[in-house]
Amino acid sequence: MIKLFGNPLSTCTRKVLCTLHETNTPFEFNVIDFTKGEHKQPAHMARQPFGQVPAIDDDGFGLYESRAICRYVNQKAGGSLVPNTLQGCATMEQWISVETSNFTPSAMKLIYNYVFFPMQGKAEDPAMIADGNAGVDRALKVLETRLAASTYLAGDTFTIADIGFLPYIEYLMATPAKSLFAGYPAVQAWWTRCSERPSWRKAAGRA
Ligand SMILES: N[C@@H](CCC(=O)N[C@@H](CS)C(=O)NCC(=O)O)C(=O)O
Repeated sequence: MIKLFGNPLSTCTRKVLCTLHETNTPFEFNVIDFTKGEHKQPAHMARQPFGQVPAIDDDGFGLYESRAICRYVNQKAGGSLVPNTLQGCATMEQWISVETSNFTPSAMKLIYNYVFFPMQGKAEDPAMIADGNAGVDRALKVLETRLAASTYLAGDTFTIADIGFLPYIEYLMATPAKSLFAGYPAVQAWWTRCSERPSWRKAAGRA
């Protein structure tokens, strides 16, 4: 059985949890406690040499990097989270790269400020928030054009590309950054479609 080492609040762990639930893959969830610094201890560094989560151990096969784990879990299960055409698959990869390069770094600036800094007793950084707002807005404009013409990012089916955005949007929707989404109706409709899936509700701790 796949052992997942992660944290329920971690965005990258949630991508893997969603993929495991979507593919009905049995797994054992081992929580890595950040408050105890477990992610930087030797046992976990042996699984993930950057001291981050998530990582998996599948019967002795170790893997880290959330997006690689999602692809592995889906392929092992014979799941439907990767399109089976050349162009569908390439389109999915394009949107995974957009998430990684053009969306997540800006989204994380907002999530740190609105979610994690308050937990750590740190003050907001207005310049970081302004950067985050500008970057997320730029990415949402591009997503809006795509999602006005397509049910999901890679086409007609829900894929790993959609999953990649969900953890960040889940957090953003509970912060003042929610207002950034107001001008993007197709993004909002897609978010509702994706975030009501039982797999995501479980991954986000809402079910
Ligand atoms: N590229 C990695 C990023 C993993 C990552 O940033 N994990 C965060 C939690 S979502 C973490 O472990 N942060 C603790 C740290 O970097 O020290 C992946 O996709 O798995």
